Amino acid sequence: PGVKPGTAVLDAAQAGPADSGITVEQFKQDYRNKVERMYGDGLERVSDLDKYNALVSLVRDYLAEPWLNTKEKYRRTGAKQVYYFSIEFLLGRLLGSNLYNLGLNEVCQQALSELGLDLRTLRQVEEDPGLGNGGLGRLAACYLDSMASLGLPGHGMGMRYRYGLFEQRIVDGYQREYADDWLMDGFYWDVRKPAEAVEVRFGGNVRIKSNGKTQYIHEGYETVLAVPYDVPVVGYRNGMVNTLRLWSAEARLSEVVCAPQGGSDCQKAVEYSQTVEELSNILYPDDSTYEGKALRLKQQYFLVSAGLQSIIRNYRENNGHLREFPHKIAIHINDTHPVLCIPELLRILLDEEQLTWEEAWNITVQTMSYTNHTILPEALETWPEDLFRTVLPRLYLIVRDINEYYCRSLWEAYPGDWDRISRMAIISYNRIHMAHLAIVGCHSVNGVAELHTDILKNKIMKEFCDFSPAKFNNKTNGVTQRRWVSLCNPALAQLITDTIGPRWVEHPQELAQLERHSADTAFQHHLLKVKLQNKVALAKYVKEKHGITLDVNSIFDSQVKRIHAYKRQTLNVLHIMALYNRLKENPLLDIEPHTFIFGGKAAVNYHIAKNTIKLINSLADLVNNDKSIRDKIKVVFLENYNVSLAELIIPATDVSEQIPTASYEASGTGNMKFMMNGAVTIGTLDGANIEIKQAVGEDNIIVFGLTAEEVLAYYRGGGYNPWEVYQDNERLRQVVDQLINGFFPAAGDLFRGHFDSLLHQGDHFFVLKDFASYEAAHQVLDERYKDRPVWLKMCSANIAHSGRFSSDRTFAEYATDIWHIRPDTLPFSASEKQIR
Ligand code: OX2
Repeated sequence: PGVKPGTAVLDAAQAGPADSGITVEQFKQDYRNKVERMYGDGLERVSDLDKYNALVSLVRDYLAEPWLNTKEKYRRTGAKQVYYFSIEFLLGRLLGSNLYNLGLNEVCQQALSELGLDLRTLRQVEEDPGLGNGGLGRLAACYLDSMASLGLPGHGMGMRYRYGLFEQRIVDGYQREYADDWLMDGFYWDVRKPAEAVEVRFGGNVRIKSNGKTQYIHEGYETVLAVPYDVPVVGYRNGMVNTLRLWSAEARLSEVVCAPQGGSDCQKAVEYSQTVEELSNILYPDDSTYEGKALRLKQQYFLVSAGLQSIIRNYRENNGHLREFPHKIAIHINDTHPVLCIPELLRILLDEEQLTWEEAWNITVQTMSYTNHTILPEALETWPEDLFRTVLPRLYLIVRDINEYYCRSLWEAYPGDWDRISRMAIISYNRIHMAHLAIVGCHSVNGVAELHTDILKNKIMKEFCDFSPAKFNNKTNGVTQRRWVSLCNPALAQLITDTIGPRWVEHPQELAQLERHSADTAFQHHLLKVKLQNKVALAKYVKEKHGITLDVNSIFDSQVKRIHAYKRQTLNVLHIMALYNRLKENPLLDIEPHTFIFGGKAAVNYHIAKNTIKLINSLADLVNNDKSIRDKIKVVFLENYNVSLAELIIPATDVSEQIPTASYEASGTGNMKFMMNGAVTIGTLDGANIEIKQAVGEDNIIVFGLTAEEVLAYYRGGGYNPWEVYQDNERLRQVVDQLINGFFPAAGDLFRGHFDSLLHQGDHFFVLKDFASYEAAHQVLDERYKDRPVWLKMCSANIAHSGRFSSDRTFAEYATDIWHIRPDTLPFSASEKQIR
């Protein structure tokens, strides 16, 4: 608590194509009025929080008209709508991005400054919305930005969690978790829509009535009220405002009978409301393991059922029969969490619309598409059949029917091959396999990077791919350059615009034009200045928050992401330990000064990951306080890594650590953000790193380590022998021993778990195996850095070739290949690209 990551403010010269039409004078007037009307007090007397809230409220006023116009246009043109269902949307702060996309940033900055206020300070008041964990949720947020900015009629469907993932504090080197009460001061961006609330039903039983036609009557269920909160999603200077609809669980207490005796029974009603609201209270705090808890299943159904009901209600108001549904609506399922969309849409079509199974099934499959984000076995969702039947009795019957039809078709294709059929079935050994349901019920299944999709097609989902190859396709992830360059690194954005003009903000592939300037001394000089300025800003934050002084002339080397064994923060640590040992042996060792930056949360119950945080902090204590190495290296662990902190770290970073065990990181998206900001990647050939290498060329990235093929081959052969590697490499042996030999004076046996997993448990993630090549890669990196013009050319090449990793590119691909929305059918023509 206390110091929050700051925010950068854009320069006026970054004005893009369309103008908001609002003058500084008008803005000032509107803002004063807003403060007075909201607080009955003058601007001079209200708090920063009040000022921030009033500013949000004013921006919302400004975007009301385009929001309304966008909805009107969708209605009028009947454009096909995409709904992106995701259990997480990691939005980050919205004030800056909304002002920027509305084209109001400069006006607002100027107006506030004339009123004696600072936009940067007010932007810092905003809490990061606690609606996601990591990569999967942040990707969904990038896609919202791209959908609106590309003029695609695409909306988000998500959960409005009362509490986010915990707030991380570091106490004595350990992670401590505190409630992330992000809604405490209210969230002024969303609009509660109680009139559009729907009911979601849980439990009870299904009575089958048969008089000519079979009817399924769901009885004895419990009802939860789903109330939508709509968040505007502003497109970049194109007059478009899409909607992110977040659902909150509420109890309608007025419907709960308090007994005539009153008293304790009304108390019960309140208790009941608390159990209902529990549904949207918590965000499950891990994105890489699966928690088979009933509450999670309920949450998933809650999101899906509420979302689909509202889509269908809206559809009916504007369209005819549901037979046309797939021509007007596309539903995208972000990983398996919203897969219940499939049986839920079937339920509505069968039970409420009375369509035949065949009709309902065809509509469902044509409407749904699914993205897989991980092959980690521990993340693949399966539900016990009994639990599923109890919580969702009607959906259970539907899933059973889907399974039966599907297994029949498998039988026709593979008669007698029971083993294969049971491996591919949706229900087997009393469990429901959500990924299988997704593959069967969707017309498209995609992975998130080429290697990941290959692994899906040839390994994890091979049998499904053999059965229906046409479904499988790749969509390599992307991130929005608007948040991840323009907003978080305005100085770089300015330099790019000065060099190649402003079109790159909307056409990121034009960044390639920078290539021509990459060896240019003036350009390089500016690039260096920008990086230094960003390092100074980060160093200031680190000093205020952690009391550590950073050398802004050192290499800033960052690994910021969730703490996970497969992401191998431990490999990074062992390398730093080895470097430290070398410096201790030879204090005159000629190395570039380094600042190693870490950040990331460990899941609450993931003990070894939590110990990794302690390990990093122990190393930081040792290294930062050892005068003998003369500040050649520093190590910092930045507390509570989140979107806002990323916006501060990424622009200041020289070296981007992307070092997972090959085959494990489906794509990665941090790698893309760092690249766009001119950091050079040191990485394994995994996920999107491979495509980054293709884009920048092998001279502009440093790769090391086993390939995915090699890793998988070792697994097939039963692993490898870490002892051999340990025996053969003295420097490695030293650092591994130091985990347990008192090198960390206060640690005792704390890191024995790490030691054992490396040496005695087969080193599942090949940390020791990749160590030597990682160390060599770092040496290459140092060499390159020493020759500054060469280094800056590498940085420029990374920026120049990052256009391919824009979520604009990814989303255009989803739109054409999966949702079949042709750009020429989009409701906004180029001439309409202005706010008013
Ligand atoms: C993550 C993946 O681990 C990461 O590699 C990928 O870049 C990101 O999703 C976006 O596609 N939860 N988080 C992920 O997968 C799951 C499941």
